[in-house]
Amino acid sequence: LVAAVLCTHVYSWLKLAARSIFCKIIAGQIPSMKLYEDDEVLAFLDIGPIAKRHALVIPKYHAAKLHELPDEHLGRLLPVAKRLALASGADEYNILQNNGRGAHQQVDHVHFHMIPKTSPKEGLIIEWPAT
Ligand code: D5M
Repeated sequence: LVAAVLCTHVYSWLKLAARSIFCKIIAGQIPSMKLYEDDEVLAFLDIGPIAKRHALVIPKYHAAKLHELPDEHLGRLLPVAKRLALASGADEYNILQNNGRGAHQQVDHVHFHMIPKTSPKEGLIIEWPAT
């Protein structure tokens, strides 16, 4: 029994190690500035923002590219991105999603960027959605 439990642990550790840096953020092994979390989705601030309040929305299910993500894990991503856009106060923003190195994807875990362009609330403290 001990050997079985050990094997299971080693196996899940190997599986996790083989997955993405975003899986480690989901698992709490790497810190992030969390903005929103539910059982399917996590949103956090981008570590290299190209605009103030640049955020990422990711599924907790690991898939490198969008076409590899089962439809049932796709449903919450855009509603959360929309909610973050609203919470940022931006009335102009981009929602971006890259697939493959040639398409500028650096992290092999599906993610939607929410990049504010203009923010009428610039300078004010924004209430992000509660976790
Ligand atoms: O975008 C990948 C994005 O992921 C890029 O804007 C940086 C961001 N990133 C990478 N590592 C982290 C961590 N640890 N926290 C927060 N943000 C991170 P892509 O579309 O793949 O080019």
